[in-house]
Amino acid sequence: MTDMSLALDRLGELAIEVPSWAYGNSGTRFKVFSTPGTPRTVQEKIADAAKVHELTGLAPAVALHIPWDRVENYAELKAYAADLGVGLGTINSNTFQDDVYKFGSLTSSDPAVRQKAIDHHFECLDVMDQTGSRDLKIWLADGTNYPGQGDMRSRQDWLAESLQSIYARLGEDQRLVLEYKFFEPAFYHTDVPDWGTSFAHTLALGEKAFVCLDTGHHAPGTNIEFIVAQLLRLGKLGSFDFNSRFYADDDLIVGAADPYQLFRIMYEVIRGGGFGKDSGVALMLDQCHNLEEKIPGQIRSVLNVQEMTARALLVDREALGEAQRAGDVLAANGIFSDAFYTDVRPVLAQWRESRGLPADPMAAYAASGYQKKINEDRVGGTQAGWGA
Ligand code: PSV
Ligand code: MN
Repeated sequence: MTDMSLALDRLGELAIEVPSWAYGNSGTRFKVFSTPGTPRTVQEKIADAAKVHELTGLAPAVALHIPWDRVENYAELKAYAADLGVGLGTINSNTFQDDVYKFGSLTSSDPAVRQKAIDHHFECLDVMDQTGSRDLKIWLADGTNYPGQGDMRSRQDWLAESLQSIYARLGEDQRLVLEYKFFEPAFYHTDVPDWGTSFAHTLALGEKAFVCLDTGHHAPGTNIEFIVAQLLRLGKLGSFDFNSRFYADDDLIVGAADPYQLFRIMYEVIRGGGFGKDSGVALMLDQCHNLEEKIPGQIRSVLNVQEMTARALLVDREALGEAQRAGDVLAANGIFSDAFYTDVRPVLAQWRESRGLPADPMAAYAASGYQKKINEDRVGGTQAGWGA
């Protein structure tokens, strides 16, 4: 196995972007439960995210969602976040909660609706100019429910045109990442259902357009790490939305449902040059905490990514390559699994302490009194949520 200290050296490069919406209330179409202490404003969401970073050292940026996080002055918001020790990250657009988008947004057959959706992305780019964010993330709810309902082919052409208008407005250092999802809310066809469709569009757009891979957006049994390897090979993997799924787009805590899958994904990220500050791959969470407490839910999430990254860094790639070339199936699989089965938790606790962080961030949060304080302070107003 790779020497533990070498693996830990690289672990310092791990940075995970947390989503502002993880701190608000969320739920299913059956019920959204509210919880005490839930933020009422984007500032309170950022304060909670900053707590996660303070205790883990892993989450230096917060992704925002427009219009959920709309404010008058984004430069001020950036300064507020900086004071708390975090930056503002990816800007997520939203063309799925307006009546006008009922039959599509960037893919609508109505040019006026397409233009409205394009204009919304221009607003997001204006926000990015002020926050200094690099990435504009586009996820579309567009699709149809019945065969014959829409002209799938024309919708692809309209999508390409709409994306082109948005892409043309990107600043020098800005990027567009296009997320795919195989179903929901549309059930018959989705306009960006898979990595291939996202790849085709981002390839046509140019070198500032990339694919966003949400780990929850695949059919059961999909080999996600293969997609990671392929997109890195093609230079088109821009970002991850990490979460876990059992059935659909469950948005559960990353690494909770299948830690081995997260390990395999992180292995391919490292193997393919997608790990580290300058890799161009943003590691984001896209999660909702419907039942559990949100801040510890986020702490657990970033720790899960850290743990599986540490294990993936332990894979002895040289020995693995030799076994692969020798056709030694069991040896190769053994080398791979040895790293996965290594319990890195005690070493990570020491590693955190050596960097002035709490050995056990979950326990440190529980002991911090922060939850009690926000439960008491955040009374009145309207709790944030995405309003399912
Ligand atoms: C909906 O599936 C979704 O979870 C997408 O993954 C987006 O990234 C996210 O919402 C926020 O818009
Ligand atoms: Mn997502």
